Amino acid sequence: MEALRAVFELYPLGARPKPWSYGTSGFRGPGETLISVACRMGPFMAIRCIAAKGPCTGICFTASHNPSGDNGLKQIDVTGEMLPEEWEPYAEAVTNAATSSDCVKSLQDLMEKFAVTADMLKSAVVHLGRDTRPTGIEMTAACKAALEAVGAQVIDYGIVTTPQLHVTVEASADKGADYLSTTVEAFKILYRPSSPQSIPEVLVDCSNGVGSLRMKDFAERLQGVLKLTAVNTDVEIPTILNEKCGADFVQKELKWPTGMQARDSTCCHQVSIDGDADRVVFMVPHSSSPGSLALLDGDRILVLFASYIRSLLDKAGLSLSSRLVVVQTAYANGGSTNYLRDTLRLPVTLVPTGVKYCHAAAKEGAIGIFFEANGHGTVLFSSSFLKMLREDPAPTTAHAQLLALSQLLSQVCGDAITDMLAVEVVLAAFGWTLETWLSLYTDLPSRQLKVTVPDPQRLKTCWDQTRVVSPEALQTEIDQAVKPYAARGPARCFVRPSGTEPIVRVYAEATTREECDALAEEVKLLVTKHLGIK
Ligand code: G16
Repeated sequence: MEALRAVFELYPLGARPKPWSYGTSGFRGPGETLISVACRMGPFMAIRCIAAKGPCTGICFTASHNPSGDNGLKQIDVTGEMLPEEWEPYAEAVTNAATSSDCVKSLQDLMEKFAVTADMLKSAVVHLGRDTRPTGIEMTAACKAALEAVGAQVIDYGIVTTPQLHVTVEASADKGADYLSTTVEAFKILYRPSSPQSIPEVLVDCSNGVGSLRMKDFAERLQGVLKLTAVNTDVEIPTILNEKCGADFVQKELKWPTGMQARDSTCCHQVSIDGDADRVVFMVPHSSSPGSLALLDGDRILVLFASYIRSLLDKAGLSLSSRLVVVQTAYANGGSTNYLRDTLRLPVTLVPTGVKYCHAAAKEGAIGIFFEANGHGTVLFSSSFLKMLREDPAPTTAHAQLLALSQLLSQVCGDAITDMLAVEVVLAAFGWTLETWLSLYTDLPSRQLKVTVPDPQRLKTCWDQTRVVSPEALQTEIDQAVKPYAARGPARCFVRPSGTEPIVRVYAEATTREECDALAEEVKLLVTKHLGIK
């Protein structure tokens, strides 16, 4: 462990405003402050690999939707899924250890707790990957140095999308198949356009991020099947990553990303993915507001996938409704939740923000569908359900389609590119335009705001994040603020600290856009009244 201590000395814990906290999907902050975190998490993931008896674990260095100066770590467990929640406090302890010696001690404590010896670490394998942010290079180097110091094996994939790295870890554990071939083959089985003329060009805003590289691979492999055209692909200029483009920008601002504008949606589908290609939203020209867009977000993708899966189950003669689990967070638009409940007759499980919560809840079903409104999501198929499909003595085409869908859609995390392809599959199968899809239900007007306060984490919420627990008086005042709006129709508002940015998020729904704006602004003032102004 002396070699490891020496490496930690090279990458000392830098200045940080407060102790590192694991957050919604892993450590995130200004890139240069995360070099020591990357270094420390290397051996940490080697220990996790041995403790969980896996062939490998992984770390993707990415800050996804955050500005280009930020970076982060998405830690991948032996199954290809996210690091289990019970390991998050261990990660925080290692990351926040004051000195190199304290950090070694913290790792040794963890090894003792899980009966991992220094010798065993030599058989650990950790997969590394990064997005296009320049600080990812130094983070990778620091992480590798620490892994080599404990004798673990490192496989560095260089620049990859987050979903791709998740799948490489999963593949080592399970599938043994390669990401591109598996997904492309599954798409080819599923995609059945009614005629060559009905095939749209799919124009994808890649956020100037890593997704643009993978999009080129998919475009090549799908030549003659589906025309994919990537825009916002400039990965050489780091500062323009997520800048006025990408899924987060489009969803929050409801504006066309740079390089896109209203186009005839019968021949061109416009899509936006985020900086590490794990979220996707579709856009269509607004019917009554020329030049602006209507959003087909994660809620609508969820509804589309739920409708498709229901139709496949019916065709396959399988009645599963009680084991079809649908998961949303508090950001889900009330219009989508009502449609799922009242039209599709599917009850919704509500979980806190974060793929880790959505994924865990979706795993409870034979089929679990989860999507956050921001476009993060996938459909999970349980192994017993897949086995039943494979072994059914009277298989139908729908059986084969369900199996192919489980190959196309990531079983370990949301994947913007394969989700996008699955949307094209469903639209073609139903013969729907983007407008038909949009017309399934009406969104309740909503507004999301960011509030910068000195310490966002002082704000504590209940488990599903719909109500403030502390400061208590803030919730009382939010309730008062919502009352007059609720008297005029459906209205709600909630606030929560972001786990990826140093801000509090405010979400409001009301009967008109103007009322949403007014309610969100009122509550924003209440947040600063109770938490202070930065
Ligand atoms: C991450 C998480 C998502 C979450 C989003 C925003 O996305 O994976 O589950 O919805 O952050 O979280 P918060 O509201 O706590 O900032 P990404 O795309 O940034 O990795």
